Amino acid sequence: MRHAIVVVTVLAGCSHAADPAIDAPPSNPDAPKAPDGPAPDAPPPGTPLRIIVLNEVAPGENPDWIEVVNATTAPVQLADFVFVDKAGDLAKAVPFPQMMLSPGARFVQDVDGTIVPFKLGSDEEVWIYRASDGALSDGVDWDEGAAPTGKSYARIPDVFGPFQTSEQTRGRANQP
Ligand SMILES: [Ca+2]
Ligand SMILES: [Ca+2]
Repeated sequence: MRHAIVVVTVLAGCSHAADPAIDAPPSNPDAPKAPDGPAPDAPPPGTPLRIIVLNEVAPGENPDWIEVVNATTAPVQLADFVFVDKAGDLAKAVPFPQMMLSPGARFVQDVDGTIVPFKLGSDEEVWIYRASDGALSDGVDWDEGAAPTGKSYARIPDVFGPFQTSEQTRGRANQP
């Protein structure tokens, strides 16, 4: 008898233990970000959607600009996505223009400090979120010296490669 009771108790315990995982909500995009310091390049929490991908950033220009790519195999409405220069700051985020972006197509957004109420600094970050739910799509945090004036910081190869200091290729394929 004693063995049977132990088994029942263990099974009940397992059942309850599984519940929190099943009911766990998706990762919270509003979760506080670790302060800048020891790990300035740490991305915000959560796995990026990588629908609209940040492909190149050119700070220190007149105007600054960013290049994004539709990384999916279907057309994407660009206005369904927003971008901001501070991780998680959706209140300050700016929507991209109304425009269907074809699979693999690029779009260059000027970041001029007027229509877009911020510019890009030499040690900055850009994050792209889906407007409907605040889910992170892609982004990058760069350090001082990574994107000097006249150069850019770009994924090489396009879309899938890591960011590196490179020549500017506004609206064109990235190159070292
Ligand atoms: Ca930075
Ligand atoms: Ca480019």
